[in-house]
Amino acid sequence: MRIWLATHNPGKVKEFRSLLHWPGVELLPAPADAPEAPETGETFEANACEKAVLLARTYGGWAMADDSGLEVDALGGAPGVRSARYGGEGTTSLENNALLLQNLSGAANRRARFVCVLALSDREGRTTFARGTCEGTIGFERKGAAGFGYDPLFTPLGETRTFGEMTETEKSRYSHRAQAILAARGPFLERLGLA
Ligand code: ITT
Repeated sequence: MRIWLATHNPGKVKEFRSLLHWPGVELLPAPADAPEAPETGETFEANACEKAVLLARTYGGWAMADDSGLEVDALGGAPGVRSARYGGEGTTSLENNALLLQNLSGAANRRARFVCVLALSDREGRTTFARGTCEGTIGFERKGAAGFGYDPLFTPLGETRTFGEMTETEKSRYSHRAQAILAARGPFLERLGLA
């Protein structure tokens, strides 16, 4: 069964390729000229739904989307669903990391979590969801160059290194995306008629 992967983020595509190996499922990267959803929702579920439904309707068949982000307690859950564009439309990860450090300067409470919501949509726009989270803390400077986004700032609970200092396999022991894919396996395979 072929499923479109509704993301334009190469970091996510790389992780899906190594994490998602389900019997009978072949993930196809979204075409480069695939339309981009506006992501105007206030929840990860709403945005994941928007992305998956748009791709499933545009190309027909099944599509899966990932909407994810970082919730920082001292910032009331920001950047949250706005993680990719924290500093404004078109900002880079480096700029977003710098803004986060600036907004957290002086904050003793560094507690945060990564959240990942997966949505699977059929061509009629009927959607199924799965969610994964990863608790951790935000550092005081960037450490490591692996991964993408906020990885160099985030240390999962029980670890001393940031995601930016870990291999992909090490990150996947903790990551919100790995947890979401694990949670999705049963319900999504059932939905696809493969369970
Ligand atoms: P698509 O919408 O095309 O999938 P995107 O990067 O815009 O790509 P999101 O709207 O879901 O995706 O934003 C997620 C942002 O949250 C992402 O750009 C990172 O800044 C951050 N993020 C999510 N997962 C992450 C991870 O595993 N490591 C580091 N940062 C992550």
